[in-house]
Amino acid sequence: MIFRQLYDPPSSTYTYLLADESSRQAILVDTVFEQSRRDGALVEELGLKLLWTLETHVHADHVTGAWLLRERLGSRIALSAAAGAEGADRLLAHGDRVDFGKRHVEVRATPGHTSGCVVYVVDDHNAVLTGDTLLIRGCGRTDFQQGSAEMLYRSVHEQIFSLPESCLLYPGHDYRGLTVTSVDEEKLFNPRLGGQIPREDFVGYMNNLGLQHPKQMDIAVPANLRCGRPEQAASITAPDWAPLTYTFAGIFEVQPQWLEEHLRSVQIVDVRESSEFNGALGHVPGAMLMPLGSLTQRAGELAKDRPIVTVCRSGARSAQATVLLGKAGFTQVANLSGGMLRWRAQRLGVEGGSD
Ligand SMILES: N[C@@H](CCC(=O)N[C@@H](CS)C(=O)NCC(=O)O)C(=O)O
Ligand SMILES: [Fe+2]
Repeated sequence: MIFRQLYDPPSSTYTYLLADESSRQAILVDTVFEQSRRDGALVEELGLKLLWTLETHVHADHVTGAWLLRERLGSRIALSAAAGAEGADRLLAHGDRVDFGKRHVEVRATPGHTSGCVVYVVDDHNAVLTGDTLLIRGCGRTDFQQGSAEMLYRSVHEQIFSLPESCLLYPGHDYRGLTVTSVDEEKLFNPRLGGQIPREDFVGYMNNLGLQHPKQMDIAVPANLRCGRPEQAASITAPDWAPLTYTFAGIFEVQPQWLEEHLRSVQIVDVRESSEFNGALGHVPGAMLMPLGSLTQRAGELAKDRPIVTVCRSGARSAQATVLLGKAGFTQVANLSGGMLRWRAQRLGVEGGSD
């Protein structure tokens, strides 16, 4: 099984990628709208086919990336029927299975944090994605979205604490940066639900949390009830000045062939040293030399309204150059994938250099 835990810092949300190694079929659980590009890049770089995005519940603190990933990657959307959302491709019920290749997750209804919460148990019962039903040494609040402390107590004891003690629990959030726990650990040490804590004490605890509502709640809940479809879909278009690819490392790239066909419509910035620029590999016709060390100082020489492609020997220094130019306020910047080495390997035209 391929398993990745991904993090969204602003909302402290964990997104999980699970995939079957042989068929490469994958699912993503609890995506975040703003991280869709990152998640899509990882799916592509690992050579996976994203079948489903799943939700553990209708989130109150961030907007799901489900709709956007369906638009971009053709994945389908599944969540609990009890969540009450519109626009899903499949509505899940307790006991359902979601298959990806030879693997699957099992759906368990765990109302409490919200009335539509579910957890996803991995087929071998070695791990469960608990959403906000159980957090590390905590649990989801129960004061909105038809939450109920009584129901949450029952859900945790019946659906999660009944799993093998060694079963790993992966939460939907952690506000301290902790990543994983286990059934055993939470039974012993969860201060709200562990040990012999009776239901009445838990309910008293939950009714006195005194938390402020999540900052994004008024935006997130209505958007998540549409599976993350924006009201104005046009506002989320990707940069369209070139067929850009976005890497998991967070860099936009263009392919050499595209650059050769568009030499005149972009500013080409070569960030190598001048000895390299004038050396054996040569340089892309029309490229300007701005070594990486002086790029920030000299960025004012570049036009803001024309796209920039950065170039170096292998594509590494020029990737960093895109970051520096982004910080300097340039919005249309991409790295030449593979640098001069790939450019030469594809026998594209150069200025200077030797054969
Ligand atoms: N400060 C956060 C609060 C997030 C929040 O309330 N999270 C919910 C999950 S959606 C929760 O149950 N938190 C439990 C806790 O903070 O103990 C925000 O504004 O987003
Ligand atoms: Fe939540």
